[in-house]
Amino acid sequence: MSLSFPDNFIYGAATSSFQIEGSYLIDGAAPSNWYNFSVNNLGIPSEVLNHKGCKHYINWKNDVQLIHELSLNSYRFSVSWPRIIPDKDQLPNSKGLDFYDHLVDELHRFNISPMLTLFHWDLPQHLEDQGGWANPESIEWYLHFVETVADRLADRVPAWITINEPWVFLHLGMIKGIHAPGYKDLKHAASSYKNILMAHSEAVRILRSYNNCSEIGISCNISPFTPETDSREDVEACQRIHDYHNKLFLDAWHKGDIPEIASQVFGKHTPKWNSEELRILQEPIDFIGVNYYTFFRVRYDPHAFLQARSAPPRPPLTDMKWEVYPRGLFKALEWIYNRYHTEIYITENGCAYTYEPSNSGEVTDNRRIDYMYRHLEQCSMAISNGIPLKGYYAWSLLDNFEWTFALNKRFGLIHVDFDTQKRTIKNSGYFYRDFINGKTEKPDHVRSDVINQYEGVVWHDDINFRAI
Ligand code: GCO
Repeated sequence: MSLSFPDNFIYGAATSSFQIEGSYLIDGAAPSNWYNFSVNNLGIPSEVLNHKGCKHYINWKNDVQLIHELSLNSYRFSVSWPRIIPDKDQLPNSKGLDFYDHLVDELHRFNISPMLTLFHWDLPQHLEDQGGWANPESIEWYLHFVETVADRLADRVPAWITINEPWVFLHLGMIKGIHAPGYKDLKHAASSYKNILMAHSEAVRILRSYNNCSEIGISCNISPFTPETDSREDVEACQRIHDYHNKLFLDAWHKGDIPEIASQVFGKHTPKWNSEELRILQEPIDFIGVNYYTFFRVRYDPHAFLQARSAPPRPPLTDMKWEVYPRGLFKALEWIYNRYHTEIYITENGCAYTYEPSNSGEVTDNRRIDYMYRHLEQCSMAISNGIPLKGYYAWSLLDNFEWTFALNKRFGLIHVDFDTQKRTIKNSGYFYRDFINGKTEKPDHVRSDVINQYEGVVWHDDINFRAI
């Protein structure tokens, strides 16, 4: 059986500035918090950051050509804030703006519609030094950046994402300390939580004033969670994690009300809000971008944050040790739509598997094809169930810099030799191209039964989600 999608369905791939660009300090750009964190906390040499990896800042034309070869009708990328506004004087850097200007024009030349993410985690370091998102002035800093980018690009970019995965950079960056800026500071995180919420809503209002910004949304990582056992402790632990992970931001924006879980997390640091702020929060958006990779089983642990932790994942696993569970994508879409009633894009979905090119230059990444097909299948089911899913962006276009894992996890549809920058379209890239062009039947090696042929394990049937 083949899958069917609406004619105007968007097929894209996604990247982000710090993960692909390289050359972070040239043409007037300043270091970002991720640049400094990578060098100082992760011990990644600046030489690797600037001159290995994808070097998209240099190779961008070739990369657009590859997007075209894959038949994608859209491309999601992010703009590097420290390239655009590098200094304390807050003046725009014209070379930084030119880079994205040329990129957008080149995309249009191939009829590829740009989807632009304004903030995908790379904050200018000089702003981080002034307290970053915890400083109430961060809202103004961000809006100035938003306006600067929109002034230059709004006439040619129809789809805008204000912020990518606020929960991730808040939780991993400011509570767990394992992402930039590397704090374990609830007070800092609590102030940031409020400022990020406000910054998004104010940015939506500003973007609305540009006629061509027809679609404005937010990207959030959404995971279904399920308790590991039926015990009351596990079920309640699961509910807390679900509320924290999935609702912390979206409920606040949707309802103009701060969810109860915020005070459990931030305790005495929980920010205060006045009625005007709560009203501003509810600025309507056009879509929610769902970033979906995996799901989690949760168990009670009295010593853990929120007295909950994730139970060990079960195979099949990707190289990230993330459990492959395509049905979870459907569950996430269904939950988002039932709760927030917006249109939806999948703004990221993908898997890390390492496959190197063979002598003949072929990259036979069959497990990625398997992963993609099974997730696209869930998209098709979601659409036939009436969920307004408008498009799918694979993560990622290119193998790239995977945050704390640096260059050691490969998510791309295109293989990148990080020393030479040679690009090779993987078989998954060709599969996706053919799928977009109408070849939507199940590939031969994606078996129709429930046995995963690569790892010999049984696919999970529909897990009974208690919390989502
Ligand atoms: C994120 C980011 C991406 C990651 C991807 C794989 O969602 O964490 O948007 O930058 O690379 O999710 O981890």
